[in-house]
Amino acid sequence: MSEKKYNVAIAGATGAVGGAMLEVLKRRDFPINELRLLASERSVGKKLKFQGEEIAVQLLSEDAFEGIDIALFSAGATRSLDFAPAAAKAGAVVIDNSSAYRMDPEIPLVVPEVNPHAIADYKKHGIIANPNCSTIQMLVALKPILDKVGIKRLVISTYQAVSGSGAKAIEELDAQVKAYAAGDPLEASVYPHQIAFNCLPQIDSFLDNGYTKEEMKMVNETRKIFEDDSIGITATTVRVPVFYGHSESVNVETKHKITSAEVKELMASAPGVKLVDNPENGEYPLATACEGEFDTLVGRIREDDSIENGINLWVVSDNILKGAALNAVQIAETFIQNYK
Ligand code: NAP
Ligand code: 3JN
Repeated sequence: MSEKKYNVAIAGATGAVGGAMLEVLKRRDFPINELRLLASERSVGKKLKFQGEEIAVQLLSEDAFEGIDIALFSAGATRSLDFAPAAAKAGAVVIDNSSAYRMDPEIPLVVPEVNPHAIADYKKHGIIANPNCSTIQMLVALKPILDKVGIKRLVISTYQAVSGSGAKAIEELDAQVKAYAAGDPLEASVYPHQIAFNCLPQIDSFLDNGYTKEEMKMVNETRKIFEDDSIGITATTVRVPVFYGHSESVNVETKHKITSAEVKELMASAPGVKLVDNPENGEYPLATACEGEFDTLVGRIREDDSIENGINLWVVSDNILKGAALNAVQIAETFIQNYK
C-alpha cells in the first residue's frame, strides 16, 4: 500500500455497518489522515473512538465532504441519493453500501475478488456501489467455479441474520429472547412477525412477481457483476434468529462437469474463501464461527446427482464485514492502489 494518507468520511458512522467500517479501517491499517464521522442530527456531537482518539459525529450534509478523498456511505439509500452526488462533486470517490446506485449501468458494482476491473468506471459519476451482502458472499465462492466450468443456473436459499436489518433489529431479537425466557409477551416492531424462534420468508417488501426485493437484488446484482444476463437464478431469502452471519444453500448447475473434489480444490485456494468441509468430523461453515472473520466459509460441497452438472455449496459469511464494511474498505484499498 502507498505511503500517502487519505481523508476518509463515513456517512452513517453510528450504525451497525458504520461501526464495522471503523473496525475494518483499523484492523486493515487503512492509511488515514483525517477521519470524518457523519450521521443524522440525532447523533451530532456524539463521540466515537478510533485508534484511541475520540471523534465527534457531524451532520451528514452537502457541505460535509470538503477535502474528503474517500466517502464510505452506509446511511440508507435515500441519504445516498441525497448526498453522494455532492460528495463526488466535492472531489471524493463515494463507495456506497446502499441499493441506490447498484443497478445503474454507469456505476460499477464491485466485489474485489470477482470484478476489480469494474472500478475503472468510477470516473463517470465518482461513485462505486457495494453489492447486497447476500450477493457478495455467494459470488466470492462462485467466481472460481464460473471461471473453470461456467454457470448455467443457480437455486439459492438464504438464512439471514438480523444484523442485516440494522442496530434496532439486533435489539429486537435480544429483547424477544429475554421476554420469552421471562414468560413476558414478545413485541415486534422491526419485523412483521416474531423473529425469536422463528424463520421469516420475507426480507424487504414483496414485488409484483411474488419475489421480495432482497431476492431480486441477488438475481440482478449477480448478473451485473458476472456480466452475464443469461444465468438462470432463483432465490428464496429467509430471516432467521441469528445475530451475525448469513448462511446460504447454493445449488449450482454448471455448463461443464466439475467434481466435488475439484470444487474443494478450487475453494482451498480461492481469494477470500476458507474451505471448512470435514462433515465426518462435524466441521462445516457455521454462523457462530464466521463472526469477525474476513473470509467467507464454504463447505458441504457435494455433487447434485439430480442434474447432469450440479454442485451444492453451503456458504457462510459475516454479513456486516464481507457483506458490507469489509467489501467497501477492500474497494477503497483497490481504488487507492490503482486509481489514486
Ligand atoms: P443502522 O444501524 O440503522 O444505521 C443507520 C445509520 O444511518 C446511522 O448512522 C444513522 O444515523 C444514519 N442515518 C439514518 N437516517 C439518517 C439521516 N436522515 N441523515 C443522516 N444519517 C442518517 O443501519 P445499518 O445496518 O448500519 O445499515 C445502514 C445502511 O447500509 C442500510 O440502510 C443499507 O443501505 C446499507 N446496508 C447494506 C448492506 C449490504 O448488504 N451491503 C447491509 C446492511 C446495510 P443516526 O444514528 O444519527 O440515526
Ligand atoms: O437484510 C439484510 O440482511 C441485508 C439488508 C440490506 C439492506 C437493508 C436496508 C436497506 C439494504 C441493501 O443493502 O440492499 C438496503 C438498501 O440499501 O436498499
